[in-house]
Amino acid sequence: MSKADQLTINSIRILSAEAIQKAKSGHPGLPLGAAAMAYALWSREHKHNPKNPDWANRDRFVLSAGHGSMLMYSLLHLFGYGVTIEDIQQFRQWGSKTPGHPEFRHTVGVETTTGPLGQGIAMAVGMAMAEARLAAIFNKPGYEVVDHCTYALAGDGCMMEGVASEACSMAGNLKLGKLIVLYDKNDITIEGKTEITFTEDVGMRYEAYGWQVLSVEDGYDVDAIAGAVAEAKACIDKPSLIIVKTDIGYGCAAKQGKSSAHGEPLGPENLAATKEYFGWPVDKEFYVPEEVYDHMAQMQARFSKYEENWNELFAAYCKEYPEMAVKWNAWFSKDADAGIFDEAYYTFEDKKDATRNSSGIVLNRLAEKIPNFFGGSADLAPSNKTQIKGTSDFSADDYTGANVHFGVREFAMAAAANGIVLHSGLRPYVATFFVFSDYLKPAYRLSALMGLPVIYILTHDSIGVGEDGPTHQPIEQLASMRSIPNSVVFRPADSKETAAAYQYALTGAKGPVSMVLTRQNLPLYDGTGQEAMKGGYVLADSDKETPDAILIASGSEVEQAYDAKAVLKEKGIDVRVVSMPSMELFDLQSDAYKEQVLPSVVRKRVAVEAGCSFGWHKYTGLDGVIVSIDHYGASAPAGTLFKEFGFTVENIVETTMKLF
Ligand SMILES: Cc1ncc(C[n+]2csc(CCOP(=O)(O)OP(=O)(O)O)c2C)c(N)n1
Repeated sequence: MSKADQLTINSIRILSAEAIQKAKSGHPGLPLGAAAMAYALWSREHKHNPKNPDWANRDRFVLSAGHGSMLMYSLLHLFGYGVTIEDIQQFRQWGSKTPGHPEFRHTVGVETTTGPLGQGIAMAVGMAMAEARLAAIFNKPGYEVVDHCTYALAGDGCMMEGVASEACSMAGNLKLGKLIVLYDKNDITIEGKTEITFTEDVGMRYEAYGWQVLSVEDGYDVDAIAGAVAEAKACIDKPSLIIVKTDIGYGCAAKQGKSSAHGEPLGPENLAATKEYFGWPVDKEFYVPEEVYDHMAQMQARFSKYEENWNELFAAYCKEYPEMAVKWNAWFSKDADAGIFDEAYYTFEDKKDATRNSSGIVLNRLAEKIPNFFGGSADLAPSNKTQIKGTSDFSADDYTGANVHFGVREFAMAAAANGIVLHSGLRPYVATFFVFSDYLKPAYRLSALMGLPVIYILTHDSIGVGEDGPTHQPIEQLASMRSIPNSVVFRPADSKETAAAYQYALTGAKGPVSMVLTRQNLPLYDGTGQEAMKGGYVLADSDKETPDAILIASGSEVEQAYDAKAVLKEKGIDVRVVSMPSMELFDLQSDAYKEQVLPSVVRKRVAVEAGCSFGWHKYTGLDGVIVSIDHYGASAPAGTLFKEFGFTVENIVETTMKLF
């Protein structure tokens, strides 16, 4: 390690501690302890080009221990990503480029949003899966155009989180050799020493997952860390965990090795003492020696060269394989070609069918034209209907396949899907029973927060599940998913509405889309189709200019509402039926459209949905009523449950009549 290396590492430490002190908030312990390992990786082994953070074949880096954000910002500053000293001085302030935890799309060079511990590793697994598949699809002899590593830096907290275990078990099974996790083992978390709660041998656990496990005893030995990373890279058929022993708050005598170093500023005196310890001028603030900037500037040529070499290789590849160049552009383009969604796409056999089946049909129709679908289910593919025909299973023996077996790991599945979108080049979809969306919710939240258009296929959407009983029957899940900002929930009433949900997901989505689908068969209606992309629309109108009442329903309950209309008509009440597959999309329509569908003069409104009532009041108003289920279900045949819980034509008719 050179003197310049040491000075740079100390710059990372001091900049981080100073920014946290200035903000009076943040986590100095990790940057102080992990600066050397991050620097060793970024300066020696990490193939990136700070001048082009979007370079397709860059190595990916995920700071899974997102609370160590100042480490990231110091790196981004010194490596020339455009984060300035002024940005660092604005750490955690309104409108700054340096928020509390790293945020994707907010700070150039941040590959993903992290902070919820464990998810960073799981997203890194997804990135490595994406790399493996794209390499298998695109590389040709002599042209390794997809060939990069995915690194994650994780702490004890990440190692404790279940999602990391799920994801790393999956990564071991998939033999993702280009995935390398650096574990900042300082044996301290917020409440004290890890031994109070975490005593297993993490290395042995990872070995059991099928990983290569390496150790670096001295976490400040840059050569040893870089050597371990090089060794990890050389192991191509196993992911690698590098356990690096460090001290939290390294260099701050009063706090080193203590949990008090974790999540609060060092304090002015301790900061001064830490500066002194590292031979830093105590009276200078946010000081980085010129020597460090010179040293970092010298590295840029090497970073640029990584990309230049790849650009040359890629140009030769495109020349040699022009058809692959066309394919590359298709796979890496974001929106699907609108021409795909033609009449044939919206044509279905005229029979009753479950929307989960329609989804399977649509997915396969699309897969013929959109080759970069990549996804699967958490061990429920036969029930979720997610298998894509004509392609193999993605496995350690065959990375070309589109069908992923995620195993019974809902959370890791969704987090990996986020990683797959973040990598770019593939379109992920994931699936499970709707009730188990609760297991993946924290990753869904990150899909939404980052604006990642992951498709969530969530079948068995209500008490319609039947015999499996209340553990498997979603009640509060619709309201819960709908409450998540920046996501769209679609509960289609028939095959054509299901097709519309996919069209929306592939053309307009700016965040995750949930397809909430039935197990039971539903009719195919006239008048459904692309219209469903408006979120709510008139499916069957009254003969009167102003309807006597409006029935609003989603998914399977559109059927009862539709049939209730005919009965009500006989009784002299002429209602309009509105299909409302997506509240979020309906809310986005113009006021004029919304008024057209739900005229404010019509106060007699009945909403019908086999889920809890939460959220429907905004459409039914003070005078309306909701036919819903605000308690858990029961184990019995679906037909019995619908009857017992009031989702019948008779009950809807009666409920509507009570409004008159
Ligand atoms: C899912 C989740 N749970 C809890 C937290 C709050 N939290 C932030 S850091 C931390 C302790 C992490 O310890 P470690 O990974 O060892 O970091 P270090 O103490 O080394 O900085 C906790 C519990 C979080 N960010 N994410």
